[in-house]
Amino acid sequence: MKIVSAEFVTSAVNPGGYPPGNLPEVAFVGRSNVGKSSLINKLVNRRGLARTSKTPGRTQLINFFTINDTFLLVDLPGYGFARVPGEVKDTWGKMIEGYLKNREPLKGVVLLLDCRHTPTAQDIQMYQWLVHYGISAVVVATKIDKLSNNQWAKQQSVIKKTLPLAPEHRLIPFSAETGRGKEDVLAVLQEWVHSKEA
Ligand SMILES: Nc1nc2c(ncn2[C@@H]2O[C@H](COP(=O)(O)OP(=O)(O)O)[C@@H](O)[C@H]2O)c(=O)[nH]1
Ligand SMILES: [Mg+2]
Repeated sequence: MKIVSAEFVTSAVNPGGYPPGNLPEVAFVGRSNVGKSSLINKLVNRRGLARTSKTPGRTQLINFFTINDTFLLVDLPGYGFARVPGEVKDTWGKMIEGYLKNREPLKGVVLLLDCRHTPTAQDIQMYQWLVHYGISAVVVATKIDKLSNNQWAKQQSVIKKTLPLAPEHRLIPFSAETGRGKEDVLAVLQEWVHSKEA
């Protein structure tokens, strides 16, 4: 799949603010600072499309982008930022749940994990939640340029055991720096949105 156009559509906090839903959607979720904005920008070849930041936890809205006029890429707000107060975390939970549980055009979710870290309780919770609701999912291990092949071989089994990763779900190593894994992620998106020209 080749992404030839990517346009910001809207930001929303609740279903009233979502776009009409006449196109399939794929959503991206993960801890703040996991590299979600960097991955999205790399996939669409647009450096500034999703804002990358050195200050975690700043994107607290659901952002919708149209890709190739054929599907929507949905950037969900990051979780697990320690300095976010309880009330905001609850708002976050409702926001994410409200989207994932009830969004009819949703075709699949890309869950991002930092390849160097053991998945956190929230990572596990998010993954198990996707499994529970039978939402199509793929797990992407970000920042893979930070690990040697040997380190990744070990870390890969830690991630698989910790989630634990279901046999139907793939774990794709990815680097926004080198572009490794980009084609693999795009192939998954194409499968989900069933679009030849996408
Ligand atoms: N080495 C390396 N750094 C990355 C990669 N992806 C993201 N980063 C860095 O990780 C930090 C957080 O990235 P960002 O995309 O803003 O994360 P987000 O909060 O999940 O959207 C930034 O400093 C990025 O430059 C990657 O693939 N490799
Ligand atoms: Mg971001």
